[in-house]
Amino acid sequence: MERTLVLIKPDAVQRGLVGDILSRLERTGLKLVALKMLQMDREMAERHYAIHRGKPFFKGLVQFITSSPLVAAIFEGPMAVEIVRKAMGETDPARAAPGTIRGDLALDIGRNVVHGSDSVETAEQEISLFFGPQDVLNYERQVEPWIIES
Ligand code: IDP
Ligand code: MG
Repeated sequence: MERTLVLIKPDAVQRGLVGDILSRLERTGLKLVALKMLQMDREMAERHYAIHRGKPFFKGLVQFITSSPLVAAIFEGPMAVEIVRKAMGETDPARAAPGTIRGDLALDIGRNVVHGSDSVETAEQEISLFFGPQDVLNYERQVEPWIIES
């Protein structure tokens, strides 16, 4: 069973796209097991994006991701990392296919509405930056309509 970290970035929160993006991810069949809203500080952003340190866009990326609140989520299920990456589409929205989150909703590469971990190992590290073990909830998802017994 895999878990992956999703960030609904500040541009998406500002534009009122949180529900749309969560809905698209839920419809992949993956299971939402953790969810929170927060504003990242610079230290956290530099850790999350450490792999990009030294690149020309790093400073702007950290500025953008810390500029305003975002939504962090964990999705769980077989092949969760790959499924979320496919649903997101390519990094540059101009190249992202129609029907993907970025293809449909994102404006440019610097404001591409969503983050998803790129491997199982990265996902574990990224998740631990945002969530503690107690934040990840365990439940059986009922696929049949709920029947409440009285
Ligand atoms: P990803 O988000 O699709 O995994 P990465 O290459 O990991 O893409 O880059 C992280 C984030 O940095 C991207 O989502 C994007 O917002 C930003 N970024 C990547 N490349 C560029 C660039 O060339 N110019 C501006 N921003 C970039
Ligand atoms: Mg990445």
